[in-house]
Amino acid sequence: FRTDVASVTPWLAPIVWEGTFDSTLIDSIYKQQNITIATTVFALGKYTRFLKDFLESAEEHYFVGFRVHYHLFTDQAEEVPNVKLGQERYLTVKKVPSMNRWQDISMSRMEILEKLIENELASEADYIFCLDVDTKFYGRWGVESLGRLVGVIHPWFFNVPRFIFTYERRPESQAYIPAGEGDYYFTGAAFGGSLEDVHHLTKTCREQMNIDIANSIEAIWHEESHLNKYFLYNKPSKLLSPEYLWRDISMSSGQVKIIRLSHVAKNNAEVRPN
Ligand code: 2GW
Ligand code: MN
Repeated sequence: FRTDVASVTPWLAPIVWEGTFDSTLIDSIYKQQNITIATTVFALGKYTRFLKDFLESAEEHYFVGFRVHYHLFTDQAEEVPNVKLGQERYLTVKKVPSMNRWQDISMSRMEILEKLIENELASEADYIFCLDVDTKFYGRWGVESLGRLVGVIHPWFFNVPRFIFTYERRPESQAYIPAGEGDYYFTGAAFGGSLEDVHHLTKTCREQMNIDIANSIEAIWHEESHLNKYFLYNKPSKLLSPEYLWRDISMSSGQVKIIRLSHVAKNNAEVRPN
């Protein structure tokens, strides 16, 4: 029970913080269901260097004791490290073409996820999470995170007024959110939910980005802007606190008692092609 943070949204979706759930109890509830969590991650170009820490730390902290199927998309399958996976943990590597613009890598994830859910996941997974690869787990990320449609509050924007949110502000973009609207600012680095809901999310974002391309406009934060627009009109059924995607392990905040997943500090000049 927490009094220092909000643990419910104005539309009555829970916001998951440490201290708001009983991990032993919630594990035992979900253990009775035979669930599989599909997890997608993209590692193109130099971003394959993040895979080892990402996968090894996920094996230690992410849905431990549950069936997880990683779907890893890369343009360099030979760079995928050999990480020892636990029981009922699976990894499928899928080749994708290299891309020149990083914005295209980031945005193309929506269409690839849409097709993955359509073509492959229906018979093999119950839930899906889509995660940035330049991250590492430090604490439990478990079944408390499951829901129909799940967004993660961006670690830079969890205790700031909404006029600070970096939504797309140009009406010409499909990601446009007018001043005074919007409840939270969500990260593009982690989202998930049921296959059906995440399929609808990825399909909608892909369609909206295609309209933007046709109109020669690119949203300020790419697919993250479209994700925020989507969540404004399709409210997430559960929100995860910034514990579920922190900005940097060396930074602290009174409200974040445990860092579960964090962006790793990266040298942009070194890993970004252009
Ligand atoms: C290359 C140059 C510049 C930026 C990204 C990349 C790049 C990204 C790459 O060479 N290879 C690659 O696999 N990626 C994938 O895209 C990888 O999975 C990575 O985690 C993801 C997003 O890029 P990233 O992590 O560099 O961007 P962030 O952490 O600054 O991202 C936020 O904003 C993005 C949109 O601008 C996305 O919404 C992202 O989800 C957000 O966290
Ligand atoms: Mn990232």
